[in-house]
Amino acid sequence: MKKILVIGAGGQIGTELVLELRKRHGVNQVIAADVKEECTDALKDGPYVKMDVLDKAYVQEYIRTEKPDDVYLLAALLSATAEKHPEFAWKLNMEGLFTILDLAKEGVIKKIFWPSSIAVFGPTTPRVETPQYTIMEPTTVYGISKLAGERWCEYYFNKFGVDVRSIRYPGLISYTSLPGGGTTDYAVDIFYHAKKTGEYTSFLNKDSALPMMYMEDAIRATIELMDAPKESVKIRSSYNLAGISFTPEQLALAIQENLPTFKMMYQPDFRQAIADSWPDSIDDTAAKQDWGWKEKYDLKAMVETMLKNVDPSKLN
Ligand code: AKB
Repeated sequence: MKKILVIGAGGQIGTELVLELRKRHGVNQVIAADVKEECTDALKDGPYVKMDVLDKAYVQEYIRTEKPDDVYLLAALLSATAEKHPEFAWKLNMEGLFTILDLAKEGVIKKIFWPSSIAVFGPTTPRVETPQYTIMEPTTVYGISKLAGERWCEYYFNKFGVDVRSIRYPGLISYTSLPGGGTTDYAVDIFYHAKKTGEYTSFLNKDSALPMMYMEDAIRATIELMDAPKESVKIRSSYNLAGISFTPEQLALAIQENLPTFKMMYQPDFRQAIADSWPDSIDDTAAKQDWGWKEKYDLKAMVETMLKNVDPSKLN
């Protein structure tokens, strides 16, 4: 039976990914790892290890002993937080990746998943239906670290045959675990505020279109990519993935269809500049062609699911 290690399991993607992998492979086959002392409540039914991805000696020893087949390396600082702590963001986002790539090169790990982001694109990239191969001049620390990581993933595949797979995630929308430190976080926060107070002040302008995706689609895409036959995975840097593109104003209108009294205000902050450097929408033809990707959730379905499920008491 396959053994899987998810590093960064306490985060927005990690929590839902571990839950889904445990459904498919069995609870004890999927080890959740995170820097937090305590395992997040949702994952307490299965194995947990406290792991700081920057503690290279520990990570190496743990993985050489446990020998997981697949490792999902999700620990990272997102765009907004990375701008506040650039040196730490670079260190965290790069060093952990090298540790895992090198273990795979040694043959200890069979397959790696590493998340990239739409942040790899920059202001000189074509904004609409951004192609898989295009100009990439990111202007954020996070985007620079993701682009560098993509190049290293491809390098380790070409030079050493490391089976590494990656997706350029858009903003991810979910209700199980809150996101933290991203520019797209407004599209999650808004639902908590809509249910708690009936209003929300967006930190992005009303017409800032960004690529987004409902978490269930993102988790399915991640697992489908990891399950795809090796020969089908033709891109070893990272795959473009599109879901739903919308502006804060369009999201507010979609919420008002369910909660007519909902009120939206706009007060852009430093995150506006980050959003302005990213694409409006993404062309994911390569993912569709290579491993059969197809999104399920549109804006209406995503909004209805979020409004039904967010628990506003989670908001401090
Ligand atoms: C962020 O906003 O930083 C992330 C991302 C798009 O990678 N959600």
